[in-house]
Amino acid sequence: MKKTVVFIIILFLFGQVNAENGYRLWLRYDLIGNQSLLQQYRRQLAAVYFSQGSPTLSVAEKELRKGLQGLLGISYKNSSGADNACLVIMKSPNNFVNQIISPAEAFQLKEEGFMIRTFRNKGKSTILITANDDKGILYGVYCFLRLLQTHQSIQALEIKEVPSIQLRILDHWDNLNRFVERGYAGLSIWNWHELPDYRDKRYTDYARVNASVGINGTVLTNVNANANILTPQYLEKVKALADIFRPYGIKVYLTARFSAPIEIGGLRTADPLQEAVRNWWKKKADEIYGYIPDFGGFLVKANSEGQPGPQDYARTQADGANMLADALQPHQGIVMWRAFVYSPDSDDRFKQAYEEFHPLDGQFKKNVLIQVKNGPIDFQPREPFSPMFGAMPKTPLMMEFQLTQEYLGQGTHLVFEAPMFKECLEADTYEKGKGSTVAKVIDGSLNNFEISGMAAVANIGNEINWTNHPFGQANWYALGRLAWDHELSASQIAREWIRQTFSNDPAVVEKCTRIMMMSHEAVVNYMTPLGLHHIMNNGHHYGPAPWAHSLPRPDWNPVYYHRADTMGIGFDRTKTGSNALSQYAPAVQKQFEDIHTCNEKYLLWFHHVSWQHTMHSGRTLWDELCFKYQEGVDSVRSMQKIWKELKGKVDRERFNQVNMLLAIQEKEAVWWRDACLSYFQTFSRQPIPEPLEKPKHTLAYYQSLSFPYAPGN
Ligand code: BDP
Repeated sequence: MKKTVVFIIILFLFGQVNAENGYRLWLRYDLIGNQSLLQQYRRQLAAVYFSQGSPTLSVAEKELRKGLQGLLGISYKNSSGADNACLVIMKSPNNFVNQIISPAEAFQLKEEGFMIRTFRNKGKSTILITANDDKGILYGVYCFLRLLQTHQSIQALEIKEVPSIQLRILDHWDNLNRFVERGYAGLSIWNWHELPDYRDKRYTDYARVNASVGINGTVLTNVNANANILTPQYLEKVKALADIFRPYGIKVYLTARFSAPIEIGGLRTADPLQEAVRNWWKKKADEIYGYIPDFGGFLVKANSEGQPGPQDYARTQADGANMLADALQPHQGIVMWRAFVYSPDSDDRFKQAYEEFHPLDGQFKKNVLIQVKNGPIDFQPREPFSPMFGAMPKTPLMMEFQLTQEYLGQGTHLVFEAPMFKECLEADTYEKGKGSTVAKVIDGSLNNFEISGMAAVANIGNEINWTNHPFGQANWYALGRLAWDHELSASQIAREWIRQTFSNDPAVVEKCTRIMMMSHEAVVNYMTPLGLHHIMNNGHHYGPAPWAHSLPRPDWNPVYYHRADTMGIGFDRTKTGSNALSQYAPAVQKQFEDIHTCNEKYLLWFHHVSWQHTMHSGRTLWDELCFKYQEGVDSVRSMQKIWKELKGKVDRERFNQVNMLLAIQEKEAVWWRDACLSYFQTFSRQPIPEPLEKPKHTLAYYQSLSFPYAPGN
């Protein structure tokens, strides 16, 4: 009996030690197991000097303490002076720092940049973390902790980092009732009902993890906006969050509902050229800054999917954006005006953003950025870059990516998005000749803009691990890292993240990297290979429904996008079709316009292709489509197999979680393949080639499936 009790207690304790619910994300700071490395780090970090003086510096020091306490098991005492320390954290300029870095070097760090340098002080090796501002110090500290977490040598450090993009932002599509639009990780983490008095510890942890990857802004509310957020009752709550985030260098932004002057202001109109409306926004801005002196500004979705906007008053998007820009300008606030617009009467939704915004280039106020989704349609598994990126030389454009996986398997599929983000960032717009990449457009360097931004729709909710899928965390991480340095490679980001999130064990790093790096191509293949797009089920976008055609607007229905018929499949966007291609620079058009030379990844984005068309593989289009769908399924099976090899190498809790989620992913990949091929087969009228797997059910069965309660909708 006694023995059993002891055994149970041991089991319980063991379980506790191993328990990893994912809450800590990539800031786990567990004691380093490698003894020689641990001793080495301890020796090198025996005495720390952290110069103080602001709330940001004090949270930075707190984080360093927490990190060293966890990773090295030491709690350091601040050494009496910089001269006696082995790690010195100090802002520039300063007599001590000036001996180690030159004014020119300090100048290069600009705002938010930092430097970590090993130097010799009185014969002993010392590390300096320095920056021109508090935020730079904070980022330097997180970078340093990352070195320790990923087991890098800290013996001869020479690191100089400056962010490539200024505004690095998470967009929350969170409603005031805590429902998250396209959210698959529970409710909103903003508990509006309890704010401002109840300040959940999660808010601070949210700020910490964002700061750790350089994210410096958060839009708290949904782009499908609710004017109530701008009332005093809610502004007090927003203020509470802003106060928590401020020391971490994070500004808050809100979505502005264009009709707010009517809804909460008692005006009859929201016409941006009416004096009363303009004054209302001015006063509103003043009021907001009364609560939040460093308020970031507004994000606006106008005249899109039923949202109100300037066009309701026969004004342009520029009129609307500029009115808000004028209201924010005295406070240095900015407007992020979205280009996600499309109307039912266009012949091709692809062309809409460009058609509306291109003529307005040069008409926006200086504090306006146009926020453009990476692709022309809507966060599909693969899209060509939006033609907007090469077409607005006089307007700063910012990127909008989506972390939440609306069209990428939602909360259950493992899809590492960094390769997809990189594909877009590295695409060449040829705006100013070869080398005019999307990255250079959005970082402001191509057209010399002072402001630049990258935002992504958050995938965070109140699930204990924040993102539901443990690997969803990697996408959040990737956004921060890429906005900070868009030249990092996807696999480098993956490796960093794995080391901090799971383990530094080379087998874990190698296998997880393989899984992550194959995951994006996998989802493209089992959902929308060869350039298919938007064939998800209507409304909730969960699962395949290429047959769907019931929504009132043609461009909401999958049949609009694939255009399958007995001749072939795909959307002709060349001169013989909608000619959307003409929105790109000639060199880009050239890449896509010829059906024989167009990269097959994008083929059906631009061409209606005969089922008999010979592909580069030598197969017909139909056969190739079948093989691609199978390849997608096979990739998921490989991912499962590789993950299983990690049993015992990652904690049990997350091992099991990922295992179960990969099983769902495999099942759904098969479903996607079989549903899509069964349907497209009614047009191609050809068999699925041997030796490929055949659908287990009839097309009618797949069409009968319905998911009225699919999440996020
Ligand atoms: C689509 C989503 C919709 C968003 C919209 C947007 O389905 O929920 O409101 O984008 O970006 O992807 O405004």
